[in-house]
Amino acid sequence: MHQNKPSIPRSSSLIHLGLAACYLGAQGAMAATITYVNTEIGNSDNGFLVQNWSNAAVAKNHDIDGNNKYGSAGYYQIRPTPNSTPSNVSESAGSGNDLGISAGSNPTLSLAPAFLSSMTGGAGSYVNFGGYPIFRGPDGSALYRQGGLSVSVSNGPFNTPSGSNNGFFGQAFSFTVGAATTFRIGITVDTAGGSAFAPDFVSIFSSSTGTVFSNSLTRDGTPDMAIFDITAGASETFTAAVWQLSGTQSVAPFSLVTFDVIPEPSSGLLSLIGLTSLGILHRRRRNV
Ligand SMILES: [Ca+2]
Repeated sequence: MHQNKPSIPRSSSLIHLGLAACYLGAQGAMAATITYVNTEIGNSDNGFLVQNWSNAAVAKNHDIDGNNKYGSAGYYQIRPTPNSTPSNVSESAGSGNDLGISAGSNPTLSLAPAFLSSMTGGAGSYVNFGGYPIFRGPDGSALYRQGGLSVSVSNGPFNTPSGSNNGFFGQAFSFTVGAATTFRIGITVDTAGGSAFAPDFVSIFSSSTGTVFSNSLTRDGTPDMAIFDITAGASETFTAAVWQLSGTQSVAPFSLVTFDVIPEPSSGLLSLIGLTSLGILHRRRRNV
């Protein structure tokens, strides 16, 4: 680059074009970011706050948009049945399924996030049986016995945060972002009424970030919502997985996926960033 520099015509318009190309290039090449935030645990000490995901009256630890609910931008509550008349669900689901939205009975309750272009489930079985926990419905009030999509935890062994080649995963669901967005996603697991069908970790993978794990979860039949923040460009695809440690792996359902948009910086902060950028441009022009 430097060796070629003297031969490049130094007209102002070409320099502008070059700077514009640099900026566009930087934006086009921007890789996704995935950050594990924390895990909400739904127990009696905190008012069963995972089960009360949609109920603003129960305090949340990681509400990002100020309304004290999860799922404000979208949600998939998989195959719940009315708590007043609970019924069992046991139905196989092929890879690329719609998470049970079109099921003929006890369908998944959903609001598709506007910024997603697709959301599909991994191969497994829809399940809802006696002993599964009671969750609020999307209205924050109605009570349901919560179902899930149970996937086989059979891929591995691979490394986990707790050791080398000591874990297996099952692909839970995948989604593609249609419009660049920064959002918080909550993935609820350990809702099968016992320890055997809970994961040790939840992860999210993208081709530009690799696999990002949650902290170690407690497999005890108490629901866990693993929360991640994602910055995604348009057309980027993400895959969530559930993990179990070698020797304990079986199947693991996930039961609720929530999306909340992370508010953008205030206009004052944006103006400051804009002015700083102009300053950088101005200095560059003087230096050329
Ligand atoms: Ca748990």
